[in-house]
Amino acid sequence: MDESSPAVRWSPGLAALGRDRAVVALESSVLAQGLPVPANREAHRRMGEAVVAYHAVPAVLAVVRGVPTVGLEGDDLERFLQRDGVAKVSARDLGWTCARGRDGATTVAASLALCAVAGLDVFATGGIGGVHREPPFDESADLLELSRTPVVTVCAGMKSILNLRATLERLESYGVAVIGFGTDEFPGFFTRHTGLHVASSTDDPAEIAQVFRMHRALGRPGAMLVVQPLPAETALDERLVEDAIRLALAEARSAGVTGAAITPFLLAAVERQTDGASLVANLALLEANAALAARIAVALREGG
Ligand code: PSU
Ligand code: MN
Repeated sequence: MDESSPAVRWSPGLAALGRDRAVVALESSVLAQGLPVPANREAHRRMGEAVVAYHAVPAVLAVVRGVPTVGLEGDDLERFLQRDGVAKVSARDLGWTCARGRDGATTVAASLALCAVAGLDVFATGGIGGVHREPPFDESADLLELSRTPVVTVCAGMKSILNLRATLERLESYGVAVIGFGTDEFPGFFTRHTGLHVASSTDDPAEIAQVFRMHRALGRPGAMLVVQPLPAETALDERLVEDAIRLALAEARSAGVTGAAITPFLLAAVERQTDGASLVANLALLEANAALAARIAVALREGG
């Protein structure tokens, strides 16, 4: 961590704690746009508790009234959970949101950018953005930021609202290292299996920490994406998910949804189509990812 950077503000509690403990960065767009109220509050609580349970410190990243912040808390957090005028902020939007003094919830892309200025090494999220099925030219900025930010990023794969094969190929082209945690398959977010092979896999957080040290020593510019399948008891049926996504895509098409609104729209539609089962899965995987990120962060700190 680098508390000296003038570009970010550390919340007071975190600045004190983070000196002696491993810190896990968490994104805020999943709270302000990705999940409905009040499940977003539960997600925030469960992720935080999971990080603490593994002896690390959680730090939600966000732009708070124009100030890039490490450790969203108190009244500020409340505004984000109630989505009171909080914009979805990707990497490109950071400067604008800051200059305008606005509240902004950071996507994976923007969170990675803040990790870089704050000197944070480990970040947990639900699922990364990627290449969309429709329109196929819609590619999340998450991919490009992953290619140029050396941060361990823990996720449950990418939501099957995306084109998984195209996204995985893009990750490869961009040189993003992908490690399966307890799996040699790229997980499908709501489902554990996709049939897409991952070349590197381990079930040891210390080994991930060691690989990351090599990765950095070699000057690799990009992220190390650690993927773990969601907890088995909350995994959804593949058929059900696929049907829900097809319907969601059709809804998005007829509603004419475009740009940054597509991802939140599809997530909400899938939740309706699955009678909320996708929400249960989403919360469980966010918690599991936060826990794994904490284990990796602690291992990284221990190994120096
Ligand atoms: N995956 C989720 N929930 C989310 C997102 C992804 O399960 O809320 C968010 C993340 O913040 C991710 C963003 O970075 O969606 C990608 O949006 P886009 O496709 O517009 O780049
Ligand atoms: Mn997009």
